[in-house]
Amino acid sequence: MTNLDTSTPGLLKPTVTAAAMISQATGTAIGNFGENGGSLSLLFDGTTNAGVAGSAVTNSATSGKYFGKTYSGGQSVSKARVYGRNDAGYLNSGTGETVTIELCWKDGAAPNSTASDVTVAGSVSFTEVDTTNMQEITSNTTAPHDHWVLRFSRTGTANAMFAVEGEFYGLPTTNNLSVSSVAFTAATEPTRMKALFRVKEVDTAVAGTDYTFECSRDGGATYTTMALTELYTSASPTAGMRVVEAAETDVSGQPSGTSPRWRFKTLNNKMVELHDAYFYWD
Ligand SMILES: [Ca+2]
Ligand SMILES: [Ca+2]
Repeated sequence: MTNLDTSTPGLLKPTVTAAAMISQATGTAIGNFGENGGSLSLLFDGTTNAGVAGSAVTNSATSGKYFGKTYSGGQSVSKARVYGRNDAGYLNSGTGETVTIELCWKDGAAPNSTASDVTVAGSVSFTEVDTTNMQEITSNTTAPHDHWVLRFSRTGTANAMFAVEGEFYGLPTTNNLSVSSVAFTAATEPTRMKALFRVKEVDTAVAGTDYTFECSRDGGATYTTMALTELYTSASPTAGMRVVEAAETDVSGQPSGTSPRWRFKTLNNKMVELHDAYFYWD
């Protein structure tokens, strides 16, 4: 077994490696934080716990303040984290206001001076408290974009806003799964094998290209790849369940054995769930 996730009862699927933070050294900092104290570079220096000396400050405003990164060649972002001052949060003048931080992207030219020309990919709203108050914002897109920014607004009167650090995260990675059945016991040495199985293609996938099914008669020492045909995809009772036939496969050339076994693999980092398998031999 390689990269097998059995955490959901009734199915086998590949494990997923969590999204990693994009290095703070990658890309170029942009935005208007730092215009009233501190600097943009403080927002990407790896220090998330700091007071005024480690923060970037905006001019007085209720909206249109932002900071982020330009990623030459584009970058996919699955989520962002932002950290406020450990002694004053995100807002000058007290607590209790509602703060909204939006995760936004733009392609081509950099955002304008108030980031009014960006596309919002996610947002978070919260009540201001005078602590670091880390906020995480999930993106609604996996596509790469040239600029990613965090845009701030507040419900109270215009005043300065603070931030200590921003972090952007890449995409999680689906690993490639390999899982085999137990070795069954055949009464006589099999010469041919056949299978029928059901998968859910969470990512768009092609049978035989993005996942394979193999058979063995010698207990898994030797496998033969089976030709797959996607018979149909059900709309009900479980939408998107695909029934796949593994064609009759000649195993007479495999080393002698009476221990039939199948193996299922996913390729190309595609999320495909195996829900059940019917395996025949004679
Ligand atoms: Ca920092
Ligand atoms: Ca505050």
